[in-house]
Amino acid sequence: MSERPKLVKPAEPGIRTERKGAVAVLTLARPAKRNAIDDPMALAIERFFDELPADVHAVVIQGEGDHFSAGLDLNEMLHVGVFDGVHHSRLWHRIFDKIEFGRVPVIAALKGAVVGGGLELACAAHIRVAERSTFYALPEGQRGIFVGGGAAVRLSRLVGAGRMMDMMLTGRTYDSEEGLAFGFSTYLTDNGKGAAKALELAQAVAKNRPVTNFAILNVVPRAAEGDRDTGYLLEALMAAIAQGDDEAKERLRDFLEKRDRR
Ligand code: 1HE
Repeated sequence: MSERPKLVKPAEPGIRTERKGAVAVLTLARPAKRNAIDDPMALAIERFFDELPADVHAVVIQGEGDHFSAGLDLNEMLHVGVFDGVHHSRLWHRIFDKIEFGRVPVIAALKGAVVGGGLELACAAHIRVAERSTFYALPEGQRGIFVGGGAAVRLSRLVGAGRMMDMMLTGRTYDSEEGLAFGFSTYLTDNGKGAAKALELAQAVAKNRPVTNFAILNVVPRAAEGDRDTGYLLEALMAAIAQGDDEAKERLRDFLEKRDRR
């Protein structure tokens, strides 16, 4: 039997990866720095998504230690010039777009600090599961900088521009219960249970047809954010593509003939 392809190169900086059936688990693994994301780690995350084997159908992102991520490694901001900052932010946009508009659904298991760039990473996922310890913040406002990993686009759409502006202007944090109420997460678990819940969801999602998951990831946000006519057209095209082949018919028959898979 041929050896299962490796997810990423063995010693990638700041992350660990493992395989659980059709699900790949990416662990942010710099707990001593609260999983702060530096450039090598950001690029390792990008390679992980670039090199996902074809038989991976969902991803879980989680953090090692007590926190999901404290965001950008602030040491990197100390010596950069203005234009470097533009490139740096665009790098994060590129990487996080690969997560949001990739081939597979991504489920983030959140706990502790989900802060700054850590929150931006969480927002690029498609489902967020938060443990009770989770808190959300954008300390950029108080650090004299600005968000650069896509929060102005993603977080403002997720929880509302007004709420995001309040977070940045005043340093307001939201706890996990508020986060559930306001849409930061759609699941809330007890502490220590988030990763298992995220994995359970990922394993369920991985059983959907890849074409349906692709449609959900790529059509829903564009239809929600773009003009209505284009949204309807995209929806119609995607619906026709998804329902057009034999597997769709088989799944419909499974339901109608009471052989439902789930
Ligand atoms: C860090 C970072 C970091 C921790 N960059 N080193 N994000 C922030 O502004 C959040 C900064 N971090 C915190 O507010 C706190 O660390 C936590 C609330 C997340 C956790 O607190 P705690 O008490 O458990 O840990 P700590 O003692 O503050 O930090 C432990 C170590 O991690 C310490 O290093 P050490 O060498 O002294 O042990 C910290 O310096 C280090 N550490 N967070 C670098 N972020 C694309 S633009 C995105 C822009 C942003 O993300 S800005 C928001 C950055």
